[in-house]
Amino acid sequence: MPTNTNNRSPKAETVHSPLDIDRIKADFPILKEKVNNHRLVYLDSAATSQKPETVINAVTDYYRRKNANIHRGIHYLAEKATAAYELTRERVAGFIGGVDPSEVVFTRGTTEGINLIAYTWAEHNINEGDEIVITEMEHHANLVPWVVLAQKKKAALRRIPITICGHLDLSHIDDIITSKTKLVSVTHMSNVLGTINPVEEIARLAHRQGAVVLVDGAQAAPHMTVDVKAMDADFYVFSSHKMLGPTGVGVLYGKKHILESMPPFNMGGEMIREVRFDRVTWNEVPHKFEAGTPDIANVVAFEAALSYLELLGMDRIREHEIALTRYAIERLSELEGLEIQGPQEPELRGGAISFTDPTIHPHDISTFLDTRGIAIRAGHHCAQPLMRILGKVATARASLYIYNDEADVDALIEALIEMRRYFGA
Ligand code: C6P
Repeated sequence: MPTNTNNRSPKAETVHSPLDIDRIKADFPILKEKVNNHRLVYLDSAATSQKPETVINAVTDYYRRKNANIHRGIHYLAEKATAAYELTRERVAGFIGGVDPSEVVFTRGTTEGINLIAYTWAEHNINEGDEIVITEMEHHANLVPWVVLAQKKKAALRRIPITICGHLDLSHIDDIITSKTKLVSVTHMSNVLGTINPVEEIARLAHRQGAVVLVDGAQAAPHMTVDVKAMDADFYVFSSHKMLGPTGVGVLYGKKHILESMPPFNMGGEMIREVRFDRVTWNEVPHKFEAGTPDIANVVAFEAALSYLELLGMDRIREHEIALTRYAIERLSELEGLEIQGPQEPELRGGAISFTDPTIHPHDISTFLDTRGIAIRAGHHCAQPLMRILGKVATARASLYIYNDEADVDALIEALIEMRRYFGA
């Protein structure tokens, strides 16, 4: 696939030509694998996505032709590796709405991005009596750091509740986000319910009270156009591995003046300006937050993932997923008693669809589907408080992406019908 050198996605159009899923499938070598003598039907992209040939090749190409440490050497390879690494930063800056590349910090993933903010910004800005606002649908990555920090600082952790339909209930938001609020940290898209949250509105309400806004984009960035400036997020975090890119790479976007005000997270090489035995000064952002040798090869290969997504177009990807989510919800609803979590309207949600069977445990569902070559996730999805609110110990979750089509959904439904016969349900 050719490389798109534009820094920004093409402007959204109202009508797009549909994605050619057969062609897309052909780009993903793993989809040719047989699992338990069946064609692999991969419905676990919310956990991690599969990788197209171009991304796999980009990793090996890096080691074959560019490998050197970055920002250190002044030889040919060092400069080549540095340029490739910094190109990804520029591409990320374009991908999230055309921000300044110095506002893009590479991390190991969403989890590390949130921890970085907790250990630096929050450690210095949240004090006794302050309040941190999250939602009831947070992944543990955007929950555990705040539970621990709130206890340490004697701050209060407040939460925006969810409605029975799986939306955020903003009816009492003025009582939740108040002048005591220092941080509002919300997921853009729930990994369990699929809900897309009104992060622009939440950011506006938070800023009115002087609070800082962190958006967990782990599930949104792979599936829809993200414009961090339009939503006015102070921080936006996501992971490469959920959006066709390699594991071990994440992005922390932060407004420059906030990043500049923060102390560093890890200390060591490259994040310093000058070191003496009694005094150290920090490098400029984003390098202040990238101590040590980063995951260069995988950051470089992440550029190929962004190219692939941008070539398809994030708006077309979203349209494909709305149509496929609609189809999946309709077909799952044919199975009597099957309970689907989250909003039923595909326009208001993503393609991570959690469901439960009245008599068959989610782990048994997943195990049975696996015998038919179908990969889904079962469990609490790292969202135990949400599971308690839903009254479930676990759910089964099928999650859709660009390489899924109606045939994959049909395979899921047929296997679920077969499973019910097998269990005598
Ligand atoms: N959710 C899932 O199966 P990392 O692991 O750091 O790349 O991403 C963490 C994370 C943060 N926020 C949300 C909303 C997420 O969905 C995830 C990862 C995966 O749902 C693995 S637990």
